[in-house]
Amino acid sequence: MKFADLKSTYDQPFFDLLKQARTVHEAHWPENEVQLCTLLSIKTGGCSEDCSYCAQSARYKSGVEAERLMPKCDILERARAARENGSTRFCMGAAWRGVRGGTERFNQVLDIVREVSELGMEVCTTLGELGPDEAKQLKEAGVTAYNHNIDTSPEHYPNIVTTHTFEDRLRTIKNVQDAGMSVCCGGILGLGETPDDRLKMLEVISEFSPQPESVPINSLMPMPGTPLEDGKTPPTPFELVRMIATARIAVPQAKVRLSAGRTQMSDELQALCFFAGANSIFYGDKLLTAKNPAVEKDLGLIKSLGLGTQQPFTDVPAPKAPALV
Ligand code: SAM
Ligand code: DTB
Ligand code: SF4
Repeated sequence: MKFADLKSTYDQPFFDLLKQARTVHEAHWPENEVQLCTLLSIKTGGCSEDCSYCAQSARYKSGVEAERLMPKCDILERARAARENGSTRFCMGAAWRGVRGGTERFNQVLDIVREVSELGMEVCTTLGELGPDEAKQLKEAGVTAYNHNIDTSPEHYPNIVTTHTFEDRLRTIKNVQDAGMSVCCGGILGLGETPDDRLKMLEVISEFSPQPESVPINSLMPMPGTPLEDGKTPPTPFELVRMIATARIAVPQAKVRLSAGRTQMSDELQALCFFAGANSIFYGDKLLTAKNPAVEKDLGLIKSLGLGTQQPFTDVPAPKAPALV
């Protein structure tokens, strides 16, 4: 969808926007269903990049220490627990600029993916930049979706990151598409962008061909020690709902994921976001390094709204029986 159409959609009276988004939502999605996704940081901190929102950049004194890649057995334990808790997607994140084929760490990741993919959940990874070969190998190992956010508009991106470019991000997304993985691509509200920057970001995302399979909408979690620690342009509740609704209209077939920042949102605001078209959340007490609402709190919210959670997939190989103890 082009910027001008996004703008007129976004700017219409609030209830008209909600009505339009709800109609699109009902045409494409089960009405009362939320997908639970579990996020795990498999390699935390020490990143070479300078993304000014990120606590995992080695350049900032955020208090997040650089760690090694988590052992496979620990990751598998977390993945099984995620499935037990009702997650249908398991997303593994690494604080890397990117990965290169043939390296020990990439081979380790492929090995991890092969085993996680036997558990019957969607397998998402977010490892930074990928070339065509790396993308193919991840796909073959069992990755179903790759998360690579463009984060903000092309114009604002250089104010936020200088160690890689917006075009670098687009190139990786193309490689992911060519390898046959689904693309998960969204951004962050609150990086000092203008309202137009937010819609320019959505223009790029909705003009991908094919459109992304999921669109995470994050609200900046200001991380101490980062250049954006004070937060710059936090979205107002209505701006957030308008953005979710506009994303729902612009990318009708995508899961719209209400992502980082939910700890600061009221139940009422989250309910409005679900009404406006959000149909997925990150579930579990922690995101990558930052807090997320407690599991019990989220289950309570979902129940009180009469929503249900996406049920486990039946068209994927049955998971291996757990070892008897
Ligand atoms: N290194 C990989 C990359 O940059 O693609 C993967 C991990 S990176 C932490 C994944 C995404 O998390 C970022 O693109 C950004 O959208 C989101 N993110 C990171 N820090 C955040 C923060 N403080 N608040 C909100 N979202 C954040
Ligand atoms: C996405 O869009 N948000 C998630 C996931 N994709 C990788 C990450 C949010 C990170 C929030 C900050 C932190 O935990 O450090
Ligand atoms: Fe590194 Fe990703 Fe954080 Fe940027 S967002 S500093 S690439 S972990």
